Amino acid sequence: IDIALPGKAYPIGSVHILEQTLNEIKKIFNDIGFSIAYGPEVDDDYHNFGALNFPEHHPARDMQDTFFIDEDIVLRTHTSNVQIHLMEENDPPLRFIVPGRVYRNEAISYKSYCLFHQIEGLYVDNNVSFSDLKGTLEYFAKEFFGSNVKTRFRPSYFPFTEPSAEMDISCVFCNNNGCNICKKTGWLEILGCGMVDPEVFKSVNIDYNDWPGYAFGM
Ligand code: 2NM
Repeated sequence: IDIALPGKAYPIGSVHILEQTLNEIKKIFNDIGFSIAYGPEVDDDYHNFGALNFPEHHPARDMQDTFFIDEDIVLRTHTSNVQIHLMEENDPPLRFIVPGRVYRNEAISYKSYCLFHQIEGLYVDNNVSFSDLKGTLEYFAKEFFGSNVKTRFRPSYFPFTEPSAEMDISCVFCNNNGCNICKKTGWLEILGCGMVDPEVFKSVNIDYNDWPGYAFGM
């Protein structure tokens, strides 16, 4: 033993768990051709709501209690505002995921906060169908949670997609048997998704007959 040698350096700290998770998800989608895009956390009402087919006084607008900077400027309530910017600035085909912080005025508890992290995806190309959406999201679920995970889709509603669905995975804590975390259902909801509503494409001058698209958010 040479006691004069310097000791082994042990790095202090590690990558934050949210950043680790983000990196893992980014890699899964990047490997199947999704680019990664970012955009503003403070945006106008049009990019957060209007262009996404939320009418002026639609109840969905107070479903998400929004932080207003002034009458026309909000803290984004989802990263969909970025998809609008992307579709305004680029012609299809488009294949992006958009990670980022979003803000909603929630009652703060151990499981909800006024800031949370979201990842949304958008794929616009010729002949994109709901089966492409299902295939991609099932692939993602198996890569991220393990190949034994089961998935199911339930019909749902979002102003910006039609049809819309929510995807559940078999509960990773009890293997689909029912426990306190999945409220005895055996399933965990992980995301919402659907085919981009023609009204959204109208806002950004994309002809959905030539360029259909799917989107998802988690
Ligand atoms: C979700 C669920 C379903 C979504 C839609 C769009 C856009 F801009 F393309 F219309 N971006 N993200 C979307 C669709 C988000 O989150 C639960």
